[in-house]
Amino acid sequence: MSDDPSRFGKLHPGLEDSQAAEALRKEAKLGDAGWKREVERNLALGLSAAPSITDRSISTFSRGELPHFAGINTFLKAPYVEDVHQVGAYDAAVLGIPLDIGATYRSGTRFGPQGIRKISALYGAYYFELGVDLREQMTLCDLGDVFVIPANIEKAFDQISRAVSYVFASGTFPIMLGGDHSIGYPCVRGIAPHVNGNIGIIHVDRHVDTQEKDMDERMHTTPWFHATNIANAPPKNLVQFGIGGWQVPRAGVAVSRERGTTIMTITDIMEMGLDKALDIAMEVATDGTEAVYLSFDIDSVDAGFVPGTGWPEPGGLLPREALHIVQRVARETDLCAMELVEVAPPYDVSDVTALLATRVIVDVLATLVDAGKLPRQQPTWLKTEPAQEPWAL
Ligand SMILES: [Mn+2]
Repeated sequence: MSDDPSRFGKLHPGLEDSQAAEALRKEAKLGDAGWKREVERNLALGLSAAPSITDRSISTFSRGELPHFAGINTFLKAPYVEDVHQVGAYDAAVLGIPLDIGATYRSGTRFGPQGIRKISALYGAYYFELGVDLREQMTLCDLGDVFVIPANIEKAFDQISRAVSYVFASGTFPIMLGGDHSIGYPCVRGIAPHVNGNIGIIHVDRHVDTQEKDMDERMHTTPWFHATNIANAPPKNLVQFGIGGWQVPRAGVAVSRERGTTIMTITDIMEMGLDKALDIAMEVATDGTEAVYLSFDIDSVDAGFVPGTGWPEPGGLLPREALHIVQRVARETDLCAMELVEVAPPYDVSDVTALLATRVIVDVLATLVDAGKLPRQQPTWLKTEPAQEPWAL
C-alpha cells in the first residue's frame, strides 16, 4: 500500500485514459480500515510474532489472508459464519452445495465447493483492473455447505431450496458453489417466492439442460424445464448462452423450441461479436423482469481450459470471454444471485478449473462493488416472509 496517495508518476500520454491508469487512480482512493481490522484480529487471536520478525502485523498463528498457502480455507478466506441466523449481517454469502447425484457421466462435483475454496486462497481481496478491494468495500462470509441427501435428489432439492430461500430472504446476495447443474432448479425455486415480480435467467453453458427428465429422474440435464415452470420465472426470460457441440440432447432442444427459450450458440456469439450477443442476451433476461439470476456452468469454457468438469465439450468460450460476460451481466442487470456449477476436482489438473470458477465469482463481486450495487441495499422487490414448504413443484 502506498504511503502517499497523492503521488503519481508520469504516464505515457497515449495511456492516460487506459484502464490501468484509471486503476492506479482508484487504488489511491481505497482505504485500509478493513486491512487494519484484520491485522488487529489476527494479532489478538493468533499471538504477536517472534521477536526476530520486524513486521509486527504478522501473528504467530496464521489467522487472516497470509500466507496464502496456510490456513483452513473458506472462500477467499472470508469469515466462516457457523450460525446461519447471522447471514443477514453480510452483503454477500457463499454457500456450498456438494451434490453430484444429478450427474449423468462423470460425478465428482460433490467436491466442487472444497476445490473452489482451496484454490480461492490464492487470491487476496484486491482486484487491480477495477481498482476494487473487497475487504475495504463490502462484507463477505462463507456459510459452509448445505446438508444434501446423497441418496435422494428430491430430498436434496428440498434442502437446497430451503437453504437458498433463507439466505436470499435475509437480503444477502447468495453465491452458490455447485455441485452439478441439477441445483439450478432448487436454487431458483428457493429464490422465486421472495421476488415480487419476474426473474430472468442467464444460463451460460454448452448444454441446454431443458429436458423434463433424464433416465426417469430430474438430473443435471433438467433444471430449466422445472425452473421455468415456476410462475415468476417464465421461459421467455431464459437465455442460454454459449450452447453447442455434440452434447445437446434432442429432448432438451424440443422443449426449448416449444417454450421459446432463447438459445445463443458459440457460432452466434462469434458471428455477431460477444458484446452484441450479450446485448441481446441481457435484453431477453431483463424484459419485464425485476431481477436476474446468473447460472454459470464452468463447462461453457473450452474443455482445454476446464478439464475438471463432468461433461467437457471442446469449442466453448475463452476464459477472458467468460469473465467479460459475467462482468457485463453484473454491471448492467439487476443481478439477485448466482451459481457456479460443474467443477469436478477429481478430474481437475493443477486446480485450473476451480481457479477459473473462483475468478468468475470474484469478478462478479468486484463488478457489483464497482457499479455501486454492493454493499447491498434492500431491493424494492424483495419479499422477506418465509417461503411455503413443501414446495409446490
Ligand atoms: Mn454444461
